[in-house]
Amino acid sequence: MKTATFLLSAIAIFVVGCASPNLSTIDSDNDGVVDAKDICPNTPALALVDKYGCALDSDKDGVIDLYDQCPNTDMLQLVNKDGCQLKK
Ligand SMILES: [Ca+2]
Ligand SMILES: [Ca+2]
Repeated sequence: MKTATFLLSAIAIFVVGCASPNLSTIDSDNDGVVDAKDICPNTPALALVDKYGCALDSDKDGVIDLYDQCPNTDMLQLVNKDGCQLKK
């Protein structure tokens, strides 16, 4: 019986801890968008993000601006990991 009481207490503490009123202000990746509204919760530090917390990719080539060495490639171009057009 003591074990069951202990387990219930532990569960109650865990649930209360998770339901902290500060939950809506937590921003795990520190991008300025709280986790509750962040659809890209693991953006790298220093990356500029949009209002949804997703790193900006101005030329839409799949390489975020932070890492894009060629920030003006055509959206339909195939690019390497640096965001530069692949040689044909
Ligand atoms: Ca965030
Ligand atoms: Ca890009």
